[in-house]
Amino acid sequence: APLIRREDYTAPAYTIRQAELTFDLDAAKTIVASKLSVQRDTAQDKQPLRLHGEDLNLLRVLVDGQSVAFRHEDGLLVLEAPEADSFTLEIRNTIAPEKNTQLSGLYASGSGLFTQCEAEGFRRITYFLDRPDVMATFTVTLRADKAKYPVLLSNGNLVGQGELDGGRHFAVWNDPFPKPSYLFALVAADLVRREQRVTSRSGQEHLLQIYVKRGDLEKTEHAMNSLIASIIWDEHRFGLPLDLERFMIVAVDDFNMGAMENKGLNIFNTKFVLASPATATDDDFDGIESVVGHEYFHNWTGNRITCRDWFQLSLKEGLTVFRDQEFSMDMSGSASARAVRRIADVSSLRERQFTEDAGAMAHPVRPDAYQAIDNFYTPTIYEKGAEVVRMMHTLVGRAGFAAGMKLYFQRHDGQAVTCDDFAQAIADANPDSTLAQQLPLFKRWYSQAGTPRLQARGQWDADNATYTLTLSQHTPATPGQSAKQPQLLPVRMGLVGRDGQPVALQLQGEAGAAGTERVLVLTEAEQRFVFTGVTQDVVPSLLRGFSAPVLLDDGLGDAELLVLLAHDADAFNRWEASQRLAVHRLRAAVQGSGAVQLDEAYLGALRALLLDPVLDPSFKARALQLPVETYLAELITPVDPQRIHAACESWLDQVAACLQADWAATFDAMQVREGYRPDATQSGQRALANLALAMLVRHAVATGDAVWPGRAFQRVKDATNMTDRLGALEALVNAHAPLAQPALERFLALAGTEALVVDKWFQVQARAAEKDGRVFARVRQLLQHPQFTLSNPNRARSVLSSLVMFNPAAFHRSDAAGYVLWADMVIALDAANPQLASRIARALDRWTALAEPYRSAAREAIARVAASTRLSGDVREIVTRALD
Ligand code: BAL
Ligand code: ZN
Repeated sequence: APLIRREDYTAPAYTIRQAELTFDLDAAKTIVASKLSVQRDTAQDKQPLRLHGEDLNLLRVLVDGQSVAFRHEDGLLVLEAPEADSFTLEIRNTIAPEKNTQLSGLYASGSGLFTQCEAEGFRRITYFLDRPDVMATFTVTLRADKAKYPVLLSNGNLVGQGELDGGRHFAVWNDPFPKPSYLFALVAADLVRREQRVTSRSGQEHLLQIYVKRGDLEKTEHAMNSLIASIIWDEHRFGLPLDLERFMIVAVDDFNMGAMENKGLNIFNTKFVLASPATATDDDFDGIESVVGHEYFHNWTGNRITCRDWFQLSLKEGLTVFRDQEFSMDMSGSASARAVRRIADVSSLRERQFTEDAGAMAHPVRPDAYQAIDNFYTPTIYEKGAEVVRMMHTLVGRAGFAAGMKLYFQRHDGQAVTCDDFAQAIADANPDSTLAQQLPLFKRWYSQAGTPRLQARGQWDADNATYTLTLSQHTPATPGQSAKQPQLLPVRMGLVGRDGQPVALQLQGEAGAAGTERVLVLTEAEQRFVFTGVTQDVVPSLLRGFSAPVLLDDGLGDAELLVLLAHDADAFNRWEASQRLAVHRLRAAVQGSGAVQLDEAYLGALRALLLDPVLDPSFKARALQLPVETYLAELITPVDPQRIHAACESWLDQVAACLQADWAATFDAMQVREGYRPDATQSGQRALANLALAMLVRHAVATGDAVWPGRAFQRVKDATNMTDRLGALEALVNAHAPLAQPALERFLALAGTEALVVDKWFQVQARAAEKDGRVFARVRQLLQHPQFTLSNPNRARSVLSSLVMFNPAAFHRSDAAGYVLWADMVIALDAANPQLASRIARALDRWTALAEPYRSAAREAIARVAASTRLSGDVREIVTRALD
């Protein structure tokens, strides 16, 4: 596939104002008739009309009712420019939804028909100007067999429906908002719905509907509540009301992504809609709230204002992730619960985005080139993009950011715009801000790839009572970008006395009252900040709340980190101290004897944390867990996944053994006695109870004790909610307890036909802590299991992504069997579903960082995939970049 470059962007030569589409729906053969009002851009030279189309069977093309000559060229349908500057184009084509295994365009899932058009799926439905800067109003007529497809949905408002001959019926939908084709959707299926009418502040009535398969209705309450909360939140926080009479969510079993924000007709992976206490964990409930919010928030940030081209994807995704993160934080209540949310978001950023930024696919938040746009729905575009928006928020403040958003909508509502337009609006609304004054510098966050390294060194001068903090930065080279320039880094910070007390922050030469927290802005390669009136030695607490997405080296040793762990006013940095204390020990083990040696001071600090009467259980659970092994691999190079895993296991063994009595007391104290609620308080208690149980079972298995494994097994059988049941199962499976197998059998029996619960059953096993190759062997068996299939993305991911993305010790084997399996699976999946295959293919992005023998074996596996002649453009791009 050719490389598409951002700098080659040109405005469309033609635009489509209105689209009237008629579908005669049938899984084997659907007829699509489209009638398009097309207008030529008369400011440009006359050019042929080039329409996108893929896997279509063309029957007819008419211009103003007359048949015209056309040709196919590079996957485009080309028509010589008609005489008139505006004309009606009529096209008739057929498609075969049941053969569409890519799940892009119109496809069959179960007995229904569904669409996914972002980014370039619409061209797999009919010929069109399938680019986001072409926006049309759509009127859509759906005709289908009534018994098979009783529900017929598309975007906008239902303006007509009725019966047809032969047991068929029809529905007509009109969407008054001009939209790009990627936001088009249709659904034809046998579904039931939950609905609710709500009145917004302005007095307008709205109909909210959630459509699911029969039997799933009682699992939609949480999604509906989340939708209503999202509507209220966006109006309250950003003054953005629901602009639709009808807002629909449809759940589908087979879906490549999490969900899709089609105007008025969101289509969701069932995973992000369906939840009951018996089938979904607390994390699942949170995930639903956040994804329902995310897709809803897109209605303004994405749909009302969309992207000019796909290089601007982060314009809508980074901003909307920022918005959904803020929503989840606002919904979680206490300051401590907010901090735990931030910890979760940052952990995910480090695990997924930092690794991406260090690997073969590193790209800027606004990429310069791509081959397959589907490969750029990445943690960089989403999560790092959200951090860029968050830094703007930090620089202009909450009110300033709200003013910037207001200006953004005043300027650009109804348009397709760029990341520059967004940053300009935020800056222009805050002319006195550092952001406005340093906008070109700030925008390097959009153009430079790679995670900046921030180094900090402090020096206390007792005689002058000053503390000098020297901050410096550099960003390592990434593919295609060797020389990096300094970036603008907002560093939220405080100074903590050795006694744990916060210290007033007065910068030299600065007048006015001093607080105990402030934001320093680093704009150069190196800068010094001198604080006055510092009469004691202090510990710097930098990057509070993770105020910039960088890797920090502050040179702090154990003694200082223990001060921060015990006293930092910033909960995020307390957690960070816990992680770094662990990393110090793991690194020493990996580079030394292999096993950690945990000292009394450290164990005492962990015990104090566990037993602290004030700290939230959810915070404790986070602070007492190790960073995931994929993130550790970024910190301990060259990467030896087996040694990292062994070090983690020995840390767990010792913490389980040394704190055994405390874990037991904690487990009992954390039992929730009231009815199930997926709120921050209860889920924090369950998280800490599950961590305690995992420690207790681990230690019991090591010592041959049967009590705790027995209790865990009992809990798998009797738990009244999925969080407890799954936590107990994980405790047994990860400890390789003899009761793990009967527990797995019981769990699967209880799962019945609940696909999302069966996914968990696969996932627990494929993500289990590796021991003597047993987990890898189990994964091989799971691939042969009668309930396993590659054709359902959730099921495929529950085994394959679990292994290759989330279980480094099971995947990276000295005998290379993991890589052989990876290559086989990428090739097999690619033939049916390139988007899914390409995600799995990303697992070896970081192969050059691996130690031998992994490195050579990984390269060989990538080369084998690359040598395959029938690869999709998606996978081809990934493996080519990996080998470059
Ligand atoms: N736009 C693709 C799915 C999402 O980010 O919401
Ligand atoms: Zn999104």
